Amino acid sequence: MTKTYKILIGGKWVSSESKETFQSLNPATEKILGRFQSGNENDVNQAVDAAERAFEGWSSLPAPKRGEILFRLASLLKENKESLARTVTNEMGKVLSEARGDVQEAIDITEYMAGEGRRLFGRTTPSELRDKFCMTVRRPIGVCGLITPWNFPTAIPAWKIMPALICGNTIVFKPASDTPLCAIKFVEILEKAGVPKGVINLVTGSGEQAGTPIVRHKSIRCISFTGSRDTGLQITKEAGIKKVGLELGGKNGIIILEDADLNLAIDGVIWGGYGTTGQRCTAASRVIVQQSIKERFEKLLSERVSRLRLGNGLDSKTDVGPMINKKAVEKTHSYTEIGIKEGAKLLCGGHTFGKKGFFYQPTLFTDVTYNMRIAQEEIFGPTVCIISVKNLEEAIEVMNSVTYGLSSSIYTSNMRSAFKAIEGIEAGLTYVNSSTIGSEAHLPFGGVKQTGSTREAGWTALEEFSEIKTVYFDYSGKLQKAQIDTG
Ligand code: UN1
Repeated sequence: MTKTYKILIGGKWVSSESKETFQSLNPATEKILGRFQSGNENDVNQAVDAAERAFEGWSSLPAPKRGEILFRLASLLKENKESLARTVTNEMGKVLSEARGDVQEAIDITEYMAGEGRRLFGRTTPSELRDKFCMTVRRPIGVCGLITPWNFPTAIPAWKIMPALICGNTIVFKPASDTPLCAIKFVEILEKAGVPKGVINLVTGSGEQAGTPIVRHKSIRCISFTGSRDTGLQITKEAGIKKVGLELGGKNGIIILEDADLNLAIDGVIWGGYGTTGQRCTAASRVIVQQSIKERFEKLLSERVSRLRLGNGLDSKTDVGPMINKKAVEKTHSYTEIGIKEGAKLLCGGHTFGKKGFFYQPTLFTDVTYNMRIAQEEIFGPTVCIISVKNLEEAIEVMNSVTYGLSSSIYTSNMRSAFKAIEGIEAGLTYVNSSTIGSEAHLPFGGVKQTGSTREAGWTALEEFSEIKTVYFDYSGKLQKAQIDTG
């Protein structure tokens, strides 16, 4: 019998007022994993009320005490790492080693933010006047609405939940409708760790029914969203005056110069282009290779791509798992057709795979020009385009020719070229001699241009989830006027 899961409001697991449910499938087998509540505006309103009620208690708890709960949570996550990872593979499809990485990233950010409980630094600075003290302190924002994608169903919620919690906020969390089970398993562990009732509320459901009311809700003070650019744009229109953090994808490139270690670069392209079946906002979907090595590179890369084994992520022989759903496969295939029509040359893949599950072959195009749609638009699938260029200057130009600016990479043995690339590439992340994926929890993560407006993770996550209050403490005992009394 298929289990029906509930939503969490004010510490109670309840059914949605909609009385409707939806299902989540294993993308490798198409087996139903469970039924989930189709949360709606009424549920969101109740979740926000619960989060508002819990705010006073949580925000006044000393931050190091909040940190203790997060430390407890980190150790529970470690204990449950394997079962959480299996849930990720079953529901999202990524291979088990990567699913373990997804959970590990959640553990890392939890530990990092737990430690922040004893920091949460403000600043002090001299005043321009005598007998006056100036400082900044961090204050919580209030109720935060966190809307997360399916591609990192544990790590990305953790990137948002942990800094939000340590800063003293309360939360309404809406996970992607493709991965509600991962979210429920994760939140159950938060409860076990002792996060008080109402501090985290979980509403499953569609973007339209459950996401939009969160974005519009007047009492929600902060929205943090990772997902598609279209939805991001919609959020900026609907959110009103709130703090909004957006992380909206990429069209990331790897530059390979003729002086690069070619085998190392190919490892990076395979990992960045086909890891997570290309379903990362940091995926390397463009390879910008110097003309002089193009032919050799193409040959070596296509050999490697054609050897990649597709299959269920639980099978240790699998290199590339399924895509998230049928729509994603169709979208990827439509880009294969677009690429062919545009005149690019298909070297590998280009078709669906298997009878069951949402599989698409690792696909490789060459003779791609920078302005083709396959080189400009985010496919979010296992499709890589090779674009050849004359030199580093042209490579950087091509890299910057897209509207996104999340991740980037350069393979070269020349330090000058590496620094020129670091300087010239418009992106939030640049890797040297390493792929476009694999950011670490204690460093800022985010992009420029239409990728978004925020830097998650690391110390910058605290900026997203706290307000800075500036405090002027005048102990002169008289009226002192800034800019006017100069003594
Ligand atoms: C994403 O694809 O949305 O750097 C995030 C990386 C991962 C996170 C990716 N740590 O690829």
